[in-house]
Amino acid sequence: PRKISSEASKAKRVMIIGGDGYCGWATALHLSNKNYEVAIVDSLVRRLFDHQLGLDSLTPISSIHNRIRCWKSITGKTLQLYIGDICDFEFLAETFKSFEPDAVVHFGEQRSAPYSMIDRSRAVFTQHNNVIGTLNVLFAIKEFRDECHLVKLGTMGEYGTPNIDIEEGYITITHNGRTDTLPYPKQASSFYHLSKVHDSNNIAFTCKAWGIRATDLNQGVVYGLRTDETAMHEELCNRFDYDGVFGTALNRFCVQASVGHPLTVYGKGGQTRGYLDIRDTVQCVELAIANPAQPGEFRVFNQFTEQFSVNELATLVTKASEKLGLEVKTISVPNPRVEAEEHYYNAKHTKLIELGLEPHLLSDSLLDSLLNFAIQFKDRVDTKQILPNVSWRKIGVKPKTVVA
Ligand code: NAD
Ligand code: USQ
Repeated sequence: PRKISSEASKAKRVMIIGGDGYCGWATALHLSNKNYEVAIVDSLVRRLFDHQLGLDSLTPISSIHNRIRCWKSITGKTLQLYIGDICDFEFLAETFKSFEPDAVVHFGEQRSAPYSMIDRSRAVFTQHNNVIGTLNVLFAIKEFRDECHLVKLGTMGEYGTPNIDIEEGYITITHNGRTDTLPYPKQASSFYHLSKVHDSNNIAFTCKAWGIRATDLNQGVVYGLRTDETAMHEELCNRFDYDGVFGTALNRFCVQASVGHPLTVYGKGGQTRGYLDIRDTVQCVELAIANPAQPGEFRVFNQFTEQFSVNELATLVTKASEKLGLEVKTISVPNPRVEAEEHYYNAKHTKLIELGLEPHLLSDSLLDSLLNFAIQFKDRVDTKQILPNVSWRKIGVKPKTVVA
């Protein structure tokens, strides 16, 4: 396997769009630590969603300015910062002209499926923000930096849950005696997940039409808090969402266990997804940058390390909690989503391993440390934010105030 090496990496200047978020902040620090020149581009809209919905990260997080100052004082390394919305092309063009990236890692989207299903205005916001933002990035690359490699965060949810094995981006089909390799069918099941499908189509087209080089990272659900770099100082601490809108399955279960809230399995709990540790998110992005796609190539990697059903996650968290003396129950919450609750799931994920990914598989010690973080910060948990309150079926055109 090709490993990360300084010779393999031609890209030196990396722009991280969404670099103030959960995956983006960890990745920005990781790449800076590996001596890439890093610029963060972020509108800080995620901090605004939290204010608007009355949510907060489990962990206290510093302002982006203090985060960057702290990193500089500890390591001597500079992170450049551009605050603005990538849907504003004038702003994005300036960042490209001033920073001249060799690679752009694009995390900067509205990433919550429940948020996109609150009401019409949030559905439209999500698709506009994500699709137009990505389209602007493609135009900026074409206009100002045509050799630049786009590393785009997609999602495993683009594929849905088909009753056949999921391939990495493409499937070879024989139909009426003729054979072709075609994009793998997409069956997303929220306006958020659909925005990623639309992005993938736009990226694939511009690779063909303009010769853009791109890697679509179809990432599974991310869990965990610490990476080597964010653990260096409390001001570098990452965000950790546990609420019903932005919190994701395993992270939520650990917080629920720490405050004695029953684990919230939606419906039958057979929903199976790919999962990965945030330490592997940063490793995967580094590998993608160090081994760029060719001009005109639209490369797709499935970025996860293990599959679990939500019932399996609940069992793992219950066992780990018992070892810490916590008593944990699981309840079945009526499923607020429209999704298969019992289904076949077998998704390929070999391409990043071939590039040298060394996975951190979900272990007792990781669960133990996540539960201990949750216990450490449990006074910050607002238990009213735990149960889901966004329904896929009840979405309407009326602007909705989400109050727990
Ligand atoms: P996040 O909400 O923590 O971070 C996203 C960041 O992007 C925020 O800081 C936000 O302010 C910024 N942003 C959003 N729209 C922007 C715009 N128009 N202009 C500039 N900045 C903008 O999300 P995350 O969990 O870090 O996810 C990052 C990416 O990874 C997303 O694209 C998401 O779809 C994908 N992903 C996340 C997970 C997960 O489990 N967290 C799993 C698979 C894929
Ligand atoms: N679920 C529960 N109980 C909970 C929370 C979730 O049973 O308390 C179930 C959901 O119904 C779903 C599964 O767990 O079947 C995953 O839900 P999630 O909220 O953890 O993740 P999801 O909505 O799919 O979105 C997250 C990220 C998104 C990313 C996606 C990757 O927010 O940005 O794209 O994971 S994937 O799931 O592979 O599409």
